[in-house]
Amino acid sequence: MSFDFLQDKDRIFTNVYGFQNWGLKAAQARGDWDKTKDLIALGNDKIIDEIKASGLRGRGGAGFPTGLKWSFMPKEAPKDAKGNPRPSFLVINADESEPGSCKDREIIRHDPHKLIEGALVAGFAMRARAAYIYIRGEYIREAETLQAAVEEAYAAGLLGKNAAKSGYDFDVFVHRGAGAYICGEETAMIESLEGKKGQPRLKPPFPAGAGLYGCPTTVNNVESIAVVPTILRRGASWFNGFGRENNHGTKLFQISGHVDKPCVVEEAMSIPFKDLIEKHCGGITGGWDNLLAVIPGGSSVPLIPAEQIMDAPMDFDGLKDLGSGLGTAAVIVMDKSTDIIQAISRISYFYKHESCGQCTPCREGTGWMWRVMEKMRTGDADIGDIDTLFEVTKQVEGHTICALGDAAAWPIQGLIRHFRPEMERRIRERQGGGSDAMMEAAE
Ligand code: L3W
Ligand code: SF4
Repeated sequence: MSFDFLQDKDRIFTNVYGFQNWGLKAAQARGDWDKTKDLIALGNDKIIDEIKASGLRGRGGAGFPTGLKWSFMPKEAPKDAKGNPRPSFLVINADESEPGSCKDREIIRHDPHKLIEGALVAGFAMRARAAYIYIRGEYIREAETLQAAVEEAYAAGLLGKNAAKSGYDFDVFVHRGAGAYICGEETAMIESLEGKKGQPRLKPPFPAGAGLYGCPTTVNNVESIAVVPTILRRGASWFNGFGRENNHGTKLFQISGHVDKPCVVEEAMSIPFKDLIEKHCGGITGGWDNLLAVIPGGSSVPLIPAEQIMDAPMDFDGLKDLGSGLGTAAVIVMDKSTDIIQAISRISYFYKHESCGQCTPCREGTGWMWRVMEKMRTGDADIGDIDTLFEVTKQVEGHTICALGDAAAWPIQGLIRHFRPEMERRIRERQGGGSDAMMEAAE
């Protein structure tokens, strides 16, 4: 498969490394806020149609088509009990907490005006009265930058009454989270914004029907919103021209772990894994023969062993075909020095710690899975426990209110699927039976 790398002229996030100033003047010099009024003049339906035609899929992990999600918002404001129209809202998910994910942080640090302009245009398209940007509590400096950028936009008449001289009134509020991963789940985020404990709601109803304060709401990831003005300026077909069918556009990949140069980079969707690493990360530490496995989309998706991922297109469908997913495109690379059982056990601990405790399979299952994973790590489990562990992951998966249960189950399933011999070897060794090689030698 031959692949055309993204050219600099086609990058949306031209200041992702912060070589230039994030402020309004510098952002405008890079093309942000350029005739925003004309984008809004396209009209609600045309904007939504363009986003649909661009093929943009949600960048927060689930990959739901963005234009389709926007089209669920009501065209006529629903009425409250007294017959008054109820507002609609846009909520922007900046609660970036997925282990491995750090792209939204870079957007907010260095390109906050792309997000704020995107909020106005997307909010207008959905007839939203305001956007709430929910930023993770640990992003202290980023929240300060974002707040300062919002204030700059208000001072320049780009937000508030008659925002950007469009005739549309639109407000943006920055809301800081308090350190709970689960508030990144859209309905938990809405609960948290309402001042309640951040616990997911049952869906349906989806937020577009009943979201923030019971009003129609769309929750979108930072990257999904920040790319909107550029898509509208350059046209749906430009964005759609990158990647392959059903997997279009450019994407911020965040590569960490055992590569020579970890980085956040914007590339065309569907770039083969090996090309992504060779071009942007200087290769695998110790060379390609030293690669053990990769978690391609943040800790929630199953790992893929080295031999399977090399030529894989880094997109929603390519990684799904390998039993994993693109998630947030947080690519965690592990070389052969990694204790893969320990790595997955650590991830299990994370989900146990972050479970909101609301539903039994997740509350009990995450703790149970982590304790058994620890026995796997030390070799103190029995061989039969591997099947039991797999069975428990199947009992958790799909049986919980939100996707955290699945996210806790999938990494373990991936480990068992691909590294069962290693798990068995460790148990045998611990129990004095020696490794397979020793057993064979003894025979
Ligand atoms: C109206 C319908 N709306 C679906 C909407 C829904 C949501 C979106 C996707 O989980 C995943 C999770 C993490 N009518 C609708 C509808 N919608 N059907 O579409 O929904 P869903 O349920 O597929 O996904 P989700 O609950 O949003 C997100 C995974 O992403 N993830 C990690 C993410 C981490 C971050 C972060 O750190 N910021 O985002 C990585 O894989 O496990 O599976 O809006 O309302 N019929
Ligand atoms: Fe809470 Fe876990 Fe249930 Fe999600 S799956 S609602 S995190 S207990």
